[in-house]
Amino acid sequence: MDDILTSMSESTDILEQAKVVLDKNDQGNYTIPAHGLYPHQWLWDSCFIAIGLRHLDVERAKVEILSILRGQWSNGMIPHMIMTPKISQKRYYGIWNSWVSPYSPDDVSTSGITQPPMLAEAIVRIGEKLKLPERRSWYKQVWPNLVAYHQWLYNERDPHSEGLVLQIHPWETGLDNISPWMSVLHQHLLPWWVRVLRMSKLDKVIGTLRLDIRYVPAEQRHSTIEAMALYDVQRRLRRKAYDIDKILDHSMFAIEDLAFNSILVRANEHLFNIAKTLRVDIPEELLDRIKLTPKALEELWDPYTEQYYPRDFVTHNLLKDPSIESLLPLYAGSISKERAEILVKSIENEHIFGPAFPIPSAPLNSPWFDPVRYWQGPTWLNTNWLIIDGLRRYGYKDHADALMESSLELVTRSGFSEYFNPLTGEPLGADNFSWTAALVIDWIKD
Ligand code: 2M8
Repeated sequence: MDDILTSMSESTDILEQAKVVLDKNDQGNYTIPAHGLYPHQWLWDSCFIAIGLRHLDVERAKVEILSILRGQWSNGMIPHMIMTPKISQKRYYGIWNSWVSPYSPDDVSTSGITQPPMLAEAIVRIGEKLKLPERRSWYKQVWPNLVAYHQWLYNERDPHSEGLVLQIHPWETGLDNISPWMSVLHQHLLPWWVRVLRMSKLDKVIGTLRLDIRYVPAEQRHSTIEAMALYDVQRRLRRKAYDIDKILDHSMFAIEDLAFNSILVRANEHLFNIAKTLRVDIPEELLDRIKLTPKALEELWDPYTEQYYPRDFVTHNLLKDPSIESLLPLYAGSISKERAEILVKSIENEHIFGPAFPIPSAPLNSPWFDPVRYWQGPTWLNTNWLIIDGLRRYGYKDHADALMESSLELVTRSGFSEYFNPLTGEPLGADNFSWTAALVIDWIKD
């Protein structure tokens, strides 16, 4: 009995603290990820934030989503960032100058790339909190934007109608320095000037000028070489005015990312459910494209290593670096029970994805694994949330509960950090991080 009472009062405390974090980061109609390091609005952050906010104030959660839509381009693209006015966009995110594209909105300044399509999930989660008539009117309000976004994803990012959409910058995955992408970068794609800086060891000097490491220790962020290379990719995209034909003509990155496409499979399923509730049809051309995706996802399975991987769009080679991405087909929900079981086994294995504070963004047996470096080892609560959701739908209730409990324990021990050391549970990255707070609220309230 005492145990139950202690854990109830602990939950109430965490809940109150989580609300304080979200309040601190609230800008009125959107929420920044964290003060200092992340002063703008990010697409998938706002989706996770809305999933938590819906338990506190469903109208505010709707506003969070509507504020994402103000950034939508006229071709349907939803940008990964909308800049907060008066805060220079130069601050470690480079200069996007979204106005170079004829499709960008006039009244807000945005980035020129997207992020994982979590929008449909957030819309449906908000819908769950509404009675049917209100749910219908909520869905009706956002339906045109959502359909336009999915149409854009297929039209622009699946030029050969393969069923998988491609990404042109690692930031589009939200898993910025994740190992399969960084392997490609280091093996073939470092721009000449970055190589020169590396050879002359000048990257160390330039590293001292980085603004992000004023907020977070350098060893917890991506390396300066990677940061410079990503900046270079961004500059090229801007030079081509974010025009996909020009970009693909001579692209650096064109990768059919596993995490992105897994999230897309689930988002498409939500699209069907929203259409059913609204009693409307999904446009036929879009429907034909959507149908290809679950099957195409299976092409990312490698029978030799028994894992899923991202794929190079041009060569069709799988990028065989295991990472947290390898588990996200669980969230997609379209893979067979047998394959789901293989993935679950790797979560159970303490030498792979099962350390003391799971789930690490790189498996422990990967040469990339570093327990403190950003998306190359630390545990993140948003990927845990996606995997927990998938585990539940595959019937792994105990695994899902255990992962939820260890995620909550991380926050009880270490606060609402951006990410955590999977071996020790120590806090890493920014403090008072919004999606950590929002997802904790979702777990406690749901
Ligand atoms: C991180 O990404 C930004 C660039 O978009 C960065 O590297 O500074 C990622 O963790 C991404 O997933 C997240 O949306 C963003 C804001 O929290 O930060």
